[in-house]
Amino acid sequence: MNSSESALAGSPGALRTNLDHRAGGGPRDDSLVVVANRLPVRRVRRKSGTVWETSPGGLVSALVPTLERRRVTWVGWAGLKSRRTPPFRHDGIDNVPVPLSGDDVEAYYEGFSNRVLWPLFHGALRAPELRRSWWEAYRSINVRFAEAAAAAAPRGGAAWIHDYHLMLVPALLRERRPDLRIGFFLHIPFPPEELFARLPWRRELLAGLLGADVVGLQTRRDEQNLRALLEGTEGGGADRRAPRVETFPISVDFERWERAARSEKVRRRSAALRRRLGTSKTILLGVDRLDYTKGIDARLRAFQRLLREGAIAAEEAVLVQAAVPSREGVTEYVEQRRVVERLAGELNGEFGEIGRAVVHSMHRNFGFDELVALYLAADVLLVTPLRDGMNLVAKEYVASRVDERGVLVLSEFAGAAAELTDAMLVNPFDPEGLAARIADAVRAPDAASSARMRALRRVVRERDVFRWADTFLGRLAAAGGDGARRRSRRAASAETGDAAEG
Ligand code: ADQ
Repeated sequence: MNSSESALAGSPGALRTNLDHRAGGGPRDDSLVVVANRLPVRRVRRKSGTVWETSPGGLVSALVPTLERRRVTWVGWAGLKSRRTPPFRHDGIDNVPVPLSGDDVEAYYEGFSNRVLWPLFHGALRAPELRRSWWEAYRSINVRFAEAAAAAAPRGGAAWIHDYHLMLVPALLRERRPDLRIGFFLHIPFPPEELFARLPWRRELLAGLLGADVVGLQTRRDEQNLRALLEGTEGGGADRRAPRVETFPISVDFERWERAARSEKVRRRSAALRRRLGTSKTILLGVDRLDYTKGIDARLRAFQRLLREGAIAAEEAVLVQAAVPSREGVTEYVEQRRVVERLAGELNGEFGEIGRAVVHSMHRNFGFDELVALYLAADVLLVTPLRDGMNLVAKEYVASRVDERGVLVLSEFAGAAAELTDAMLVNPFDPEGLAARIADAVRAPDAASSARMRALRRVVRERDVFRWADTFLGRLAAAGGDGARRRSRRAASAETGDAAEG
């Protein structure tokens, strides 16, 4: 650790204060420990040197109202390989970095998390590579996270563990700290039993989740898949502790998107974008993390089909695809990037003119204002994943459309489709059907799309991300740590009253 780093890492005193009040004893349950693969900050270079900056969007913004009410400690990886970073406070959060070496990242993150769990949980869109050594790494890194969380959590507090990288942490943390209330939220789909069964470590993974008091999922389908497993033999005997399993669809900070969309700056930017792309044109937009689950290639092929068939003329429409590269250490992602680049190149080669592209494909991260301006400029948003836990892009688009215009084309295989039933729903596995629906979206009459958009906005406004966090944390507060809350599976099922059990 060099000196500039420790200075930049903020004051380690911040954490000490937190630990002090733990040592000071007395039950405190207004504190929260968030455990996630990544800390909510990233290291950025500024003229003044390297500093921590809060990562945009995501979980952090969901927890903003919580931050005002309680002390939040966040346990996660800082994104720096092989560097020990002392705990530091930033933007009201006590950050506790979990160190990961290059080998750890390769085996636990790129390997087990992203080449086993990710593809399998997304319907085995790519064959998971079941390597023993990756599993070993996953287990030992989960222990490392659980130990860090156990050391950071005040007595009687609550811990909220996030996502597929950390499925063993609930039980590991419970062993170490039975006084805590423990919640787990899965951001990606939970697969049906026959897929989950492919994992040689399925029992261990399930036992990991069983350490939680509350397990949250994105949709009812995910909830039912998990329940089916818990009720089957893999779930263990009735004497096992039973978490409360429930659906909490994640969302966006509706007002933040809406506010930005109303601002003069964004409106000007959006109008400028439209002018550059051609005011008379229909603008289609895709915004995604560059991932093979997102169906970016399916939508480019559908657009290609429409142009080839003449259903859409090259002069009348333009597709903007903003895909931010991710997980570039994983082969399937490098491959997917090539596929997207090739298709975009083919489309422009076939239908573009000098100074007039039919596809603008960009691989970079757009700033917040830039993104809102794009959403506002887009007549049609194409969200076509083959499988997606929720898909926040769809909800961001809806929140940004203060003008109540624009058509949302949404895959039935995105969790968001369960709530956004007024979107134009599509099946991305059906090339002709997908193309036909995109053509419908391009031709949709204004009045009909406005009515749909109004209905969509009502849903997202009401079910925003604060409601998501509040509901989850409310359930967690009502659940509770220790043995007193160990219920039989039957009692837990009766309480949640799910139809799947009837
Ligand atoms: P992701 O798979 O990353 O999240 P998504 O929900 O769409 O998918 O969130 C992506 C986020 O990245 C959005 O906030 C979007 O604005 C942003 N983004 C994407 N491309 C961008 C670009 N080019 N420039 C700037 N920003 C960009 C996982 C699950 C989802 C689930 C979320 C939250 O896979 O299903 O909805 O977690 O639980």
